[in-house]
Amino acid sequence: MSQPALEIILHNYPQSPVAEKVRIALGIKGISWRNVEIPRLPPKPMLTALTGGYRRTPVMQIGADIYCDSQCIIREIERRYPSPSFMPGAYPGLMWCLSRWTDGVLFDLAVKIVLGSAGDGLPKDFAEDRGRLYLGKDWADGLRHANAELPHLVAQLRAPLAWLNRQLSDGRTFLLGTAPAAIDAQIYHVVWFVRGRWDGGPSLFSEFPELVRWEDNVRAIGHGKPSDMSPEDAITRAHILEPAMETGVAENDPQGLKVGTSVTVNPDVDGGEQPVEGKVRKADAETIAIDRFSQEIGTACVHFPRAGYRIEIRKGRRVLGSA
Ligand SMILES: N[C@@H](CCC(=O)N[C@@H](CS)C(=O)NCC(=O)O)C(=O)O
Repeated sequence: MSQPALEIILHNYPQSPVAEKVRIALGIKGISWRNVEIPRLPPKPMLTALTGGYRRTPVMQIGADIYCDSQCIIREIERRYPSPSFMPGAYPGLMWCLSRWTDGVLFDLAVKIVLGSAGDGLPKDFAEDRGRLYLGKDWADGLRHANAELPHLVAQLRAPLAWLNRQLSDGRTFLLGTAPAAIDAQIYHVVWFVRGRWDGGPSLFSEFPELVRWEDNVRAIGHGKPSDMSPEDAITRAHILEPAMETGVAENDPQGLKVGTSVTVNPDVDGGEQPVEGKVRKADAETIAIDRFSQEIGTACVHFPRAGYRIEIRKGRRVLGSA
């Protein structure tokens, strides 16, 4: 049995599709984890105390190591629990490349369909927050535009649904065969989101019976073994433990990062988010981990993916632009 202190703690809320991706991933591993429910809308002071400002969902905590973004979370779960593998096929590198599309273009499309179809029906505070996060400064125009071009957006989603339906038409249980893979969770979360949050979703998916059969198979994987934890307990856990991540920067870092370099890290999109400040503890091609100190937590190591995130180097109070 793992030490309780090193349990996986997932900060998330039930309606979050990206959290659903990770919950299914935890189901594939069949492991126990602790569930901390966070607010759907900022402020999220108990979460940002751990992350240093990152406010998206989900965030995984293991002791004083904090993992931001499902890409980073899935990689770390695979490292700690290699069996059964998230990459049962012969193409793990290609699967990661494909996940950049599921998490980027495909997820953005789903967001536009869900938010755009709601028109004026979204609660004002939710529309303002998610509009700014996903559609940029001119989000109100973006929402109107998404509403007006809904048929076009649905056509963009329908094409990959047809491809997936064809992939599954030989009766296979999961996308790569008999064993579930990370890519099942990475595609399923988008389908789950559109089905549950757009009233045209069920009718769109009914056109694709193999896909519906696959959805049932992925849903049946479940979420592993969650048990609730309070945010206060999660903070205490981070406070009493030191980060476990090793120290070091891989050679040939394109931005010249070194252990101890002061940086800010932020998603590489215009979402109006607060950059997270810290000092580099570990960096390689795929991840960056930075150390942060606060009275409340002590030292926490906050991990981000390298792909999709912008790192800027700070000199004194000045932030130097990265290339
Ligand atoms: N690239 C991130 C995206 C995370 C994301 O955008 N999550 C949504 C929820 S599904 C979110 O943060 N929404 C705003 C919020 O929860 O405050 C990841 O893969 O984890």
